[in-house]
Amino acid sequence: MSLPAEGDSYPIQDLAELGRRARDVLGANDLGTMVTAAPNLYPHMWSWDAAFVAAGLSTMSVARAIQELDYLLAAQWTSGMIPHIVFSDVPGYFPDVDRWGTRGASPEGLESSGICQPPVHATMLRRIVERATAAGGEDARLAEDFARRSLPQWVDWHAWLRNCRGGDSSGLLTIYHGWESGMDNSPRFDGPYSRVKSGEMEPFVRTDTLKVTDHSQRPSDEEYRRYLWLVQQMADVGFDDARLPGVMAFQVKDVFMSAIFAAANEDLAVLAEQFGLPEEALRLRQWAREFRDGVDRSVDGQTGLARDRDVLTGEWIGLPTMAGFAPLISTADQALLERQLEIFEGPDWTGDPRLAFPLPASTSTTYEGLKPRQYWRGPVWPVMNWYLAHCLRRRGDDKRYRQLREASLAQLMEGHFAEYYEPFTGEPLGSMDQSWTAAVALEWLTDNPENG
Ligand code: 9WN
Repeated sequence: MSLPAEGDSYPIQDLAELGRRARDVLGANDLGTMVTAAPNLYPHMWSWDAAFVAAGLSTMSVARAIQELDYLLAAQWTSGMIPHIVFSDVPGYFPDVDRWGTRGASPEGLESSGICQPPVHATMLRRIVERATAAGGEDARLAEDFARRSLPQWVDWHAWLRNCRGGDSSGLLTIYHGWESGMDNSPRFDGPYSRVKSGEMEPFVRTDTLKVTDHSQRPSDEEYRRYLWLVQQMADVGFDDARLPGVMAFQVKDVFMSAIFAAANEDLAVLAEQFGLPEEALRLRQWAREFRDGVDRSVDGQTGLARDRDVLTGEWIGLPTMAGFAPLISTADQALLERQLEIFEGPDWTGDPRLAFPLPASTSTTYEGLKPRQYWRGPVWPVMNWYLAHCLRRRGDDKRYRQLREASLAQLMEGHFAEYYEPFTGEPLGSMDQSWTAAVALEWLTDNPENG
């Protein structure tokens, strides 16, 4: 296995050291106001990263975890949207707030991007509340107060998603940029992106390829041109939700994000019931059903995988990517669940004997378009392993949770807390010391089902 030249490239000896090092990573990435997503490549707060990071922080300090979520919520737009980036004042990331054209869009003097990311927040908040309640005392009081106080803002966020991105009774949320999926350059989006023809644009210089110097690990320049073109299209209409459907060259029903939303609605409903908002809880459960059904309906009977849909052509997108397992997150259909698990554990996924660890890659390892080193086109993402395992455990599937935990911890012992890993060699790729990787390491470590 070849390790990157920079950084502390030595393997971790035991679980106690893994925990120490994970805490060090979060500590080193902590600017005081926010834990940046990664030290060099991503010097700002990302929306879904912040939710996982907050859960990781809560294993050390519930107060610090709450502060993280509070900071994210402070940047919420008046529409209810939670932006995908809240900018720190550390320079060096492109596109910055000026390129986004979003100055002043967030309240309280915060600066943000103009799109969203998958809504894992309520799921992670529920987890933090459960952890803090179990600990009792001051932790419980802090987490419960925060949940009670912040509930209306999370409900607004879900209402924005439901109404502005999923109000068409499809039970699927629309995204207007691959960045909104969090799986930026997944092959899922190749078809829709191939139809994005960029026009006149300010020239730009990428910063990501200055930091990840092996460019084969990042999206291509052509992909970036399209990413920037979509930003410009949104900026041209002032990020007006009502105008986006009329102008955007990229419009996709994102099945994975929809499943995350279905699950998060359930989690938020539980919190709403617990903290005195029974009517909101009913509404949230209704949305959970709507999106759970939308995800189930997207499943291709032949492949057994869930599909995205290109809104502009009406075509289903049925590629073998991790998004195909959206029902593992949200379905209530037992037969579908069993079929998905069979595929998940079969030779195209975690049962591929060539894998370094039996963990799901971002695209099937037998897919002809697999790029095992390139970002969302093949590598294994630790944060996704934890999230899927968490969803399975919520169903009572402790056995699979344990298996994924064991494989994930074995993978992380190489010591870099990488953003993603090569599936066959276990080589750490992308950013090192990635915050959400450290956060899920702490989650795995503090939650050992062997200990009851
Ligand atoms: C664009 C921060 C983010 C993650 C995304 C991941 C990557 C950004 C980038 O990094 O995206 O949003 O610049 O490549 O794809 O999931 O939230 O870790």
